[in-house]
Amino acid sequence: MTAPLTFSAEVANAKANGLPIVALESTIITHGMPFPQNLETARLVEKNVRDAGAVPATIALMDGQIHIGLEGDALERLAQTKDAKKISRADIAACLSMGWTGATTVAATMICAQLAGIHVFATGGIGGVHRGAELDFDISADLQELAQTAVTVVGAGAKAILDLPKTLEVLETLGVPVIGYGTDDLPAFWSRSAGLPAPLRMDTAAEIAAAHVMRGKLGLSGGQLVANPIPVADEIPSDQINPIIEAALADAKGISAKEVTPFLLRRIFDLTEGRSLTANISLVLNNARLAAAIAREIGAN
Ligand code: PSU
Repeated sequence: MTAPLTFSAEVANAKANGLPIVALESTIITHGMPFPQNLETARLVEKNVRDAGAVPATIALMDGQIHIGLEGDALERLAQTKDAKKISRADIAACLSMGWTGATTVAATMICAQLAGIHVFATGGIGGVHRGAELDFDISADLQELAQTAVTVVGAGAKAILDLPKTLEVLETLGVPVIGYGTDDLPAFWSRSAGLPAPLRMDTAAEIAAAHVMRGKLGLSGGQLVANPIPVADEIPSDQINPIIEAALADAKGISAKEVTPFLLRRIFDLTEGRSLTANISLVLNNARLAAAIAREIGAN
């Protein structure tokens, strides 16, 4: 029994020749950014991975297949699909068996990357423990996935809309290494610091790659979360973004489950008059470059 994987020619060639590959998710395209910036960003992310010496593999579910690398106009079609489903571990099999078009979250992209033999994945920011989770239990499936699937995920920390101290606690309980890249502070997506210490610190892609390889030697399940701070020029300092997040959260009353994160990202875009999107694009590109460097180092090990 084999998984229904369809590789783009570029990714198939990379696999055949042992070239470094970086997995990229698609929920950020369908649910994280408006059109046409979503499409422009997806293309730029792929370009940044290539320029940094690795091969991009954007992952999405279409026609009953897990697409590893989107060819031709597939990326453009996905970016304009209004009703793509947001797919996590719980929905991935149903989406494929029903033939729906599905955008993969961090959790689902990790599953697909592992099936495809890809070790490194770049995103914007992972999901986590939502504020008020002690009442509504809203905790992203991304955290459990990091605990069980051996992919190194590069993000700009967890999104600041979340309860970051609780997110860190859950990651620690689940045994997920959280590595600040070149920083002692946990980055908070739009800002470089959440005001919390990063549990681990590494300063080079080679160190992160060596830790990934060591986890494999130890037979540890689960991945690593690399928290890469947004470039200084594009950050929105926490004293500016926090009141906006509070306002967006107040507007989100009545929104639940999978809708929460996309709603908050859209609301924060409106309240910052687009500045949050500029920051989001910048941090994703930054993560793509670091992921490519890590993938190259893993290949060299
Ligand atoms: N990074 C971004 N924008 C996004 C996401 C990541 O810059 O929209 C997506 C990822 O797919 C992640 C999801 O898995 O947000 C988290 O959703 P939730 O909180 O519902 O688990």
